[in-house]
Amino acid sequence: MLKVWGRASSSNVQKVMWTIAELGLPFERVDLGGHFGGLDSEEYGRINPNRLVPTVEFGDGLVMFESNAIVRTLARRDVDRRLWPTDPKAEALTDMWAEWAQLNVTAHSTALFWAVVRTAPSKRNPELIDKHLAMLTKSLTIADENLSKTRYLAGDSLTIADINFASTLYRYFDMAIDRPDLPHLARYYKALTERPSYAEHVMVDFSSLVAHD
Ligand SMILES: N[C@@H](CCC(=O)N[C@@H](CS)C(=O)NCC(=O)O)C(=O)O
Repeated sequence: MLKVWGRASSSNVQKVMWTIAELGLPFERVDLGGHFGGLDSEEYGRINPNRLVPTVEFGDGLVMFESNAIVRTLARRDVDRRLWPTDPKAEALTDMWAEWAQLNVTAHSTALFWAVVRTAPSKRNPELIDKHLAMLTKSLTIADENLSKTRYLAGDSLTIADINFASTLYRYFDMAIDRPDLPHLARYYKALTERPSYAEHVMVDFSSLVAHD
């Protein structure tokens, strides 16, 4: 049984939980971080010296922090490699899109989320918002073009590339921002929202994170 430490409203926890749910693995999740606190305890510092979430205990002595490494480990340990195909070309392309998504999409969507949602209206910096939005739009346009050819980001089945890419898309589509018309991305996102694992673990209400004046 996996033990996941971290609040459900954390995008990094969501990435891990979505993976666990796709693989149908048994888990226990403990709320930690944000308004739940608990990151400063001596006990938690021993398993995650960064004092961030998530941390995962695998039940066989392996304990990990860093959500992307956790996602890759879960995908590799799956004997059927459902989220990371073993065909050498598909494996490499999945890895490529997963890395691309993390660096070009998640980084900017997270920065945008902080600039828009986690900053009180009177303190928001329109130039910063525009900067992240422009960079995010550039990457989402690349994804849209790719999604015109394949059902998912790295091919026709869901992989860890989608986990990295779409774990912040719910926030992107729910934030009060201008969004370009990207039809293939819209089709892809709609399909994800119909997946029970995505609806349960990624489409998590973030009202507790909204900053007010
Ligand atoms: N690189 C780390 C980043 C972890 C991280 O920044 N976690 C945030 C939540 S998304 C956190 O723990 N924030 C403090 C808190 O929740 O109190 C990972 O991917 O796991």
